[in-house]
Amino acid sequence: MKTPVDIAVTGAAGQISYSLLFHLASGELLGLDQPIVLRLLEIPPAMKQLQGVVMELNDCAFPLINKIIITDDPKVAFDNVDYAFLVGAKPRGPGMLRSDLLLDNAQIFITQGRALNEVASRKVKVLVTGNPANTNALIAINNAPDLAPECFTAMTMLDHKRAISQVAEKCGVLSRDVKNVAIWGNHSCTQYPDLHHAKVKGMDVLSLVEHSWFVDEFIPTVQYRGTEIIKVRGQSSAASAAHAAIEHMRVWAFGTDPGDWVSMAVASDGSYGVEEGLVYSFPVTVVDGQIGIVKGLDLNEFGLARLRQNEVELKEERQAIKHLL
Ligand code: NAX
Repeated sequence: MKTPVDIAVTGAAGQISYSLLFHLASGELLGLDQPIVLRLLEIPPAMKQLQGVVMELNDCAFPLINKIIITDDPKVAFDNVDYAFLVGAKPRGPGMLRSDLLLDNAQIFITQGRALNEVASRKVKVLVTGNPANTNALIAINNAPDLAPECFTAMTMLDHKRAISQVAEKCGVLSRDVKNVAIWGNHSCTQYPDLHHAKVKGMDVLSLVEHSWFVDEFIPTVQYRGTEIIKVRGQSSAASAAHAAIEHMRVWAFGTDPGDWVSMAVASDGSYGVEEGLVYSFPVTVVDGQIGIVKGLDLNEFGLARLRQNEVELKEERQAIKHLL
């Protein structure tokens, strides 16, 4: 058996983690020959619920689990971890302003960024899922000066998968036939789901669908899918978010398929005119664990306007927490 790999999950008693942990424990991320240590972080009021989740994990007798550690101390949770799923965040309560949400979550990601900086593996792969994901990742980067910004990403993989699924349904093909969709910008309703480079069995998607479908149906469906799930299911996306989180990390660890890309929010290197340092979703490829923004894609005026709109929104989010950076 290989040496165990340490994986941290925050918000471990929450609903996304209730799916994520069982997928991780069954070897879906790193394979059936890779033992793992799960390091689960929660806040004290959720500790009892977390104990219940651990009882269930134990009841599965997963052969790949070497140890499960539960804690409310980020330094214990992140000790020497290679992978960190930052799922835990404070939800927006009734009457709460977006600016209050940003501030409350900023405190969480300041603390966790500092703890990662102190104790995580220097090659840690961090995925921020907790919202507002892009800005939370920016805060973590700013509080982890000894870790490369490349260690941090935020999740737009669920949006990416939603886009693939919408195209597959519209074109009457399988999801695996759809390639090169892209999510640009913020993981918010402002995001730009883009089909200008997308292909179905080698054909341009935009030559197969009406332009009005792309603009009036596809884009808002992907942008507001999370809201729609809440309306229909009564709770926010959980299993699909957990699946997307595993997929994001799996691609980061093992690479993108030849000829295809995925969407990840990463610190901008200035590509497409997006201010350097902003955590922004781009189409990316991954080779040998290195994430690279796909360069040189043509963007028309429609697309560029949406990219700028996302940049403005992310700068506003950054402005709201700037005094904490
Ligand atoms: P839940 O409210 O079910 O779970 C969140 C958990 O985080 C709770 O158990 C809470 O006690 C814990 N928590 C709060 N503060 C913490 C801290 N400082 N340290 C450790 N744990 C802490 O939410 P869930 O449905 O699991 O969603 C988690 C986050 O994912 C939310 O912010 C949600 O908005 C976000 N999402 C992001 C998505 C994305 O694509 N980026 C999609 C799904 C989801 O909406």
